Amino acid sequence: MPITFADPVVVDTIELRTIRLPLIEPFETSFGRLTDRRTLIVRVTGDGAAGWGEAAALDTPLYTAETIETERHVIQAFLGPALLGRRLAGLDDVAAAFAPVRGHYMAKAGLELAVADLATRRAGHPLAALLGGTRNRVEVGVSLGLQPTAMHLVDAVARHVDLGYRRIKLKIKPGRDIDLVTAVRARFPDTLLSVDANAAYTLADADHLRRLDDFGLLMIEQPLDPDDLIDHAALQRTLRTPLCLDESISRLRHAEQALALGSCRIVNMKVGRVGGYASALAIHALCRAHGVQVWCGGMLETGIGRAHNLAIASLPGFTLPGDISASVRYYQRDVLTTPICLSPDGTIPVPDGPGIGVDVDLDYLEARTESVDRLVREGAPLAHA
Ligand code: OSB
Ligand code: MG
Repeated sequence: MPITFADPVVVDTIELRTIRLPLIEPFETSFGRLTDRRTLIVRVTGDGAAGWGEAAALDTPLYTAETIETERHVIQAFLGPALLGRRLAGLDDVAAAFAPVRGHYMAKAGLELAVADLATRRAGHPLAALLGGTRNRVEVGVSLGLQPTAMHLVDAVARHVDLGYRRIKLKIKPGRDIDLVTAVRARFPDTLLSVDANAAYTLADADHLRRLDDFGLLMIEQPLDPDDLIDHAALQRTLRTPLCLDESISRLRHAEQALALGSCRIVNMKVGRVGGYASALAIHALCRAHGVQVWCGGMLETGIGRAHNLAIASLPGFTLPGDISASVRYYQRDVLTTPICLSPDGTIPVPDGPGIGVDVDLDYLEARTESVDRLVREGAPLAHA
């Protein structure tokens, strides 16, 4: 179903801000170790309103091909000029403006999210309502990075179970898998547990991965290369545990092919990875029609990106706890005036104010800023520049 704004909007300015936030603790995955999150914050203005977005790429092209620098380049050279001054009646008009540009889903999403926030702030209603959200709080889990030892990991799991998180996801990689899951399962026999390999295995590891069937895992996320939909289907046929795809799905076509092939039984949805809300809604509808469970992934976003994740996670097809954790899971201080908090029952409320419903702490954002680029529509009212 196309999503139409209360009133059409025209974007006059785009601000691209690279910021750096230190992580409370390093986050290690099969592709590397992060100690700081650098990220690209997008702010758009037009029609007397402003909207915030966050582009999801990391510094390095190790998770997907995009980086913060490619996002900046593609927005400045292609997406920004295609968007500025265009009359946007709804999300599909944004998607249409970006459609000629291949790939660069994270760059597209960063900008589309900001437009969606602007349009709904201007109309005075929550973005979640525009998207068709049906719940006012969402169940959440936590994604725990690789730890120095299995004992450290068990301690980290214990701390997060005590905080109320409803599902624990463990990062694994070859050589750091069965031992970790064995240790955590021994201590937490009933906890909803999943693992995420970030594409670190190949089909030659199928026999080894089958050992994970013994632990009652909710899912195994992205064991193989993002392009290996056929291999994922072959692996899924030999496993009882559901496979979940993350990196493999950047657009509707990928989801259609994965479902047709049987490459997964669960989809990790990141609005930032799939090019924005229009694409996320289409994938969500496809998965619902096929009885495939969807849950909301994360990219260690600041509160801006996480508020967007809360909006999409309020949709009815999101049936499993998301990787949407409290601000303090990631950052000593978030870029919001009020951080995102976990309720003791393992849920986070979906903000009910206009747009994404959170306020950005402008002074702190400025303090964490490394660079700013601005794009202005020709003939835009000066007050908006
Ligand atoms: O694979 O889901 C992933 C973080 C950065 C890049 C990729 C992934 C992750 C996470 C953390 O697992 C999710 C979060 O808490 O934001
Ligand atoms: Mg993942």
